[in-house]
Amino acid sequence: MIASSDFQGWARVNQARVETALQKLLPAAHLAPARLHEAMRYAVLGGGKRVRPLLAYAAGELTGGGGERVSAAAAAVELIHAYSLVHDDLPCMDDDVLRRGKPTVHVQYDEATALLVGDSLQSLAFHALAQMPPASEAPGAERIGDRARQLEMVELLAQASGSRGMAGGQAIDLASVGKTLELPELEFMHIHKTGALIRAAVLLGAYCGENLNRAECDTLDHFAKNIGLAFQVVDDVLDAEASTATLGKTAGKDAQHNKPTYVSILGVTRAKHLAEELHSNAQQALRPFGAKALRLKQLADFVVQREF
Ligand code: GRG
Repeated sequence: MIASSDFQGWARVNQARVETALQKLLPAAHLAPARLHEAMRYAVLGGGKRVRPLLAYAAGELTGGGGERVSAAAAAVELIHAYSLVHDDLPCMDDDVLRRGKPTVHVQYDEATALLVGDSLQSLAFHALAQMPPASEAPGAERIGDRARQLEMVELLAQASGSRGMAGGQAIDLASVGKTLELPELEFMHIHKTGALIRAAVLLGAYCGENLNRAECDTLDHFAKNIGLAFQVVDDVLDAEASTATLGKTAGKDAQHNKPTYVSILGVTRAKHLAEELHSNAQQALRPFGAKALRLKQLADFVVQREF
């Protein structure tokens, strides 16, 4: 039995790895345009749970992918996530003043800067994937294989973050305010808004190692989809139950904005049961991978047990 402190140690090491990768990718705050670069660093560095990068590292461990390639993938996903938070907090969207325990980017800087921060972080995410180091230093065929894989990764992240993924989910979310949604409609929204990027984190991490066969890919995908949805169900419960101080963002906003959520549709108790069911599906999907999936298993536990 692995002690939970072991997971915490692993998480700390990998949070530090992605922080270093992000530090290197983000332009220095003194470079022109300095205000934009400073705001980009403010939005990204030193905050957040880094769940998506951790999923990428854990999936990388599953397929034997380590080193700087998986850090590039982890950073790329986190940059997309950070961009989405900056834009989501804008007055034209969720209009929030607190994120990761500090003033949101448009409050700390201004709206136009926040818009440009999000745009620039999105571009930087694809830059991170495009400049990913090769898996081996060997010239020739292996490098060509790396490049083909990299293109697949760019395609995957583009799909996950665009109108058929996260941005599309956000559009549905904005259109749903004040409406009553059926459970399948809510699920469709969250598979896109939250689930798509979490799925991308897992798959991009896995792509940094050895190829999985078709059945293994499908199984990992099943894990990723279930844990992505579980993440959102738990997020809805926390929004209803946790405090602003614990969350580092304004609690209770879903009800305040009359948004359909798992809590508004199912109630807290059934929403918690649903999170458990999705968690169990995710854990089952990992079984064929055995000990190689240890970190993904622990992350799945963290996603449903988290308190912030
Ligand atoms: C603006 C294109 C665009 C999309 C925004 C992700 C998103 C879509 C909005 C964020 C609002 C929200 C609360 C979504 C629910 C799930 C979620 C993504 C929570 C925040 O992620 P955490 O908990 O945040 O991983 P940290 O700060 O820990 O990284």
